Amino acid sequence: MATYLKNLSDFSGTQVPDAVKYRFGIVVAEWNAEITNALYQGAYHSLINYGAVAENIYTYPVPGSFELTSGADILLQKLDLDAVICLGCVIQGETRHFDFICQAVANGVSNVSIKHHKPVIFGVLTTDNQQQAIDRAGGKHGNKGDEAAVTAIKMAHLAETVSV
Ligand code: RBF
Repeated sequence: MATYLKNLSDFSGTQVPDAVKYRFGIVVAEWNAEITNALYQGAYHSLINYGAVAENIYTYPVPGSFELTSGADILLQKLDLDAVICLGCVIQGETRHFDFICQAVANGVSNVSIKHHKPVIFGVLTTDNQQQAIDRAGGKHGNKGDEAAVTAIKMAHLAETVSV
């Protein structure tokens, strides 16, 4: 199937570990709320579908994608979590803010993960326009929130199972 038509949220061919014993944080940016809420719905329901317990999912909003890093940092400091999912949507505009925000959140998510030795998942759409974002938040390209949730489960499982 051509990549441009592929629904990347189809996990039927992959093995996803049982999420029942893991505790998850979800940080959701309020900018482009229609999109980020759709990402959140996808992520939350995927965690539940793969066995996570609702009481073990801690969701907090942050103003924009730039704040996802500090949001994840705060959650990892204050809650005993196995993974944090960061959800945001940055849409290309006329200014260079797009590049600054995308770069900052990508680096920030990576750094906070290494700092806490915990998986922090980059579930941020960086698109040219609103339609591309809609297509990836429950549209024809699936829901990147689902994919972020599955990544969080797989990484929590990896952290639990790797030993010397
Ligand atoms: N936050 C987003 O999550 N997505 C955006 O598309 C977005 N665009 C922005 C454009 C401008 C010009 C500015 C100043 C901020 C934007 N933000 C966006 C908010 C940003 O992530 C952050 O919340 C603020 O810059 C405050 O630190």
